[in-house]
Amino acid sequence: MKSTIKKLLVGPVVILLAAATFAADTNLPAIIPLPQQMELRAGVFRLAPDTEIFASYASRQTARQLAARLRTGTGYPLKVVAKWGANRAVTNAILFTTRDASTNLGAEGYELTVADNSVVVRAPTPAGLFYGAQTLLQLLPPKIFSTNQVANGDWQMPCVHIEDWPRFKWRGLMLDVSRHFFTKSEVETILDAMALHKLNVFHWHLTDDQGWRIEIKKYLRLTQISAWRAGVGFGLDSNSTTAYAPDGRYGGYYTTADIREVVKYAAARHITIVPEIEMPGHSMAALAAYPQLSATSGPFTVPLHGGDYHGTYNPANDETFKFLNTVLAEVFQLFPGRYVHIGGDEVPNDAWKNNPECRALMQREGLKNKEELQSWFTKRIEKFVSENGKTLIGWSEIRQGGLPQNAVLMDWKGGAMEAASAGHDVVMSPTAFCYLDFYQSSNFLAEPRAAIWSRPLTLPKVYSFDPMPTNLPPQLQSHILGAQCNLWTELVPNLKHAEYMIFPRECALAEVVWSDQNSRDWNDFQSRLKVDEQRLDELGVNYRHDPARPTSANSSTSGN
Ligand code: TNX
Repeated sequence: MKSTIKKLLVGPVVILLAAATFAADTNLPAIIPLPQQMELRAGVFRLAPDTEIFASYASRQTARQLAARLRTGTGYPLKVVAKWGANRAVTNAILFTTRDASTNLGAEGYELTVADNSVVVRAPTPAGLFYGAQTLLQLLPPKIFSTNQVANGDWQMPCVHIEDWPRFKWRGLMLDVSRHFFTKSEVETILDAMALHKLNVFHWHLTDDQGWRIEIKKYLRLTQISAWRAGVGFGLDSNSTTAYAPDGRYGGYYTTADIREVVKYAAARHITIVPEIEMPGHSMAALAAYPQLSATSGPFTVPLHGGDYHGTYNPANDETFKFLNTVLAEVFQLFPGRYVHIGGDEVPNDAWKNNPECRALMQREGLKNKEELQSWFTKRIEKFVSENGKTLIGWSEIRQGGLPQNAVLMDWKGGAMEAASAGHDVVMSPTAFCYLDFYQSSNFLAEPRAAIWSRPLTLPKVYSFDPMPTNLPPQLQSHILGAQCNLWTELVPNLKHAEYMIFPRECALAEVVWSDQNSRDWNDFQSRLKVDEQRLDELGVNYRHDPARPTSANSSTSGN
């Protein structure tokens, strides 16, 4: 932050240093993720009841969203105006425009100028305008995020000039809705918080051993049977969750109408949804409904726990491909984004080895081991995905035995270097920096029960992450699309608990994927986070507050 700012600043040096030091003062910008370039200027812009918001065609949606948000907290009527007279001066107004926007800002960049009588957001694309609006909101006092009208608010923002764009184009968060089912509106709450920090990919882990969560019209047993299990399981208190059917079964699913609504909700926030349909492993829920597709023989119930229950499809059965292609075809219809995640992780060792049909297939195709058989399977699925104009993405394991030509790798346990070197795109999500199901501190007793198969993932650890693998030659670096954090929910039975695990680590990840690597400054981030916690308070989002970190905000631990 400091280096960029010093370069830009000629005049008000004193104010600038104050900004760097006292970012926690709500009158000074405490923006997360930190913008690429920010110059603080003298003076403030004050919102008034008659402030107008002008939007050209491309910016209408963003302007309306901003107006709605501003009206809630301020109670001001704030008109959105579609035409601005050619000779009319821009005063007491917020202007959104694509006109004269520098294309150097890229597909998601923006320029934001706050003067004492006007605010101008300029960007070449609607996404850029949207991100400009997010920064604008963060220039205002955190109370602007209040869900009620605030009495006697003083809605001023400091005069600034910001030019900003993301470092990476994939800035993601994964939510596992299989181990715990989150309702449509709970998912939308998460999407709102992602938008606040300019994240743009929501990876929706829709199927796993413990539950299938997406309605497929051609296979209704997936929602009649696979969406439900006998209880919450995982040793959790059955009172800690609300996801029960009237008959006492645990689970739930999204109808196709629900999915369409969430996709639209995300798109309005410039978030693309990447659906994940797990195959060939982690598929016990589906196999509970369609056991004829399994490589192993039972038991065929939706399991209450993890461990040895990984259901695995039989790649030697043509019905498997008929089923999966039909499911995927419906998924393609529901999700307009380019990427479709097919899982591919943790295929159990003996599922295929002990199956005579699989052994015969391996012999026929000259496949030496389980990895090559999985690669054969993934390639067949990838062909179908490509033919439908989509791009397949899968976890680290899809690389073993050979990555299909057009596939993208999601690195959770290695493979990024090799995949990028072979010309594949890669999304970074290594456990050491990105696993939100891990403890947030080594004081396990003070924390809700969390995954224990790795070291804790502390906030400074997330903040220290550089998604670009060291030693990746410069000419291959564009293959690293970005990074994401993942919340697996075996031990997360409700939304408040999920929020506690996600925030504030998501804030650190947002800065990792958006801001310049050289701008990383832990102390400065902490002081901005203090303000950001107040925003989360206003939005009603739960988060973990580190007792060692000073704050003025309240935070609670999970209700678990
Ligand atoms: C591994 S990460 C898994 C998940 C579990 C997680 C628990 C990955 C691709 N697979 O199925 O939920 O560990 O930490």
